[in-house]
Amino acid sequence: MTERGERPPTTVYLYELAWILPSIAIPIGMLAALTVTAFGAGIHLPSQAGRVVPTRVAETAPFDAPGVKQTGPGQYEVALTAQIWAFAPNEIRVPAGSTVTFLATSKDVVHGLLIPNARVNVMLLPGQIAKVTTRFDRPGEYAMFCHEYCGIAHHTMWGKVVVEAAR
Ligand SMILES: [Cu+2]
Repeated sequence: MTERGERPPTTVYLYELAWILPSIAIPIGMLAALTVTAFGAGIHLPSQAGRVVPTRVAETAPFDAPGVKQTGPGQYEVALTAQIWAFAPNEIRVPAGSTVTFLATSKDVVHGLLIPNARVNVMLLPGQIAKVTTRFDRPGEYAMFCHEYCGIAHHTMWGKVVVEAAR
């Protein structure tokens, strides 16, 4: 303020403006991208399909009988458990062209389920059921890995999905 109560003239320099504008535009742009992908394109995190008492996984359906179950033509559901240091089942067989829904959880510590080339990448947390659906079109073997470090033999924790050529 000057003595006469007027503000001194403010100068916004071009280089200040060059910093101010992106700092407003970038968060707005990111928020817009988030809104479009979440609500427009329907892209979400793999769902948390339910809860299970982590100490009672072995007695709780469907994890009391881990395995592959056909639920319809070309539709399969896999009940999968992870524990140190193995998946059950550790080999899954489906025909090519199948849509497979994995229902998976952990019996002990945090594990992961990663099937590269099949867009499966979820964390398996004790007490939570992860649900992820994918489609296997090309015949072949798809390795599935635990990709959350879970102890001394973590590197041995893997299995495979065998996609058999349709006859
Ligand atoms: Cu693991």
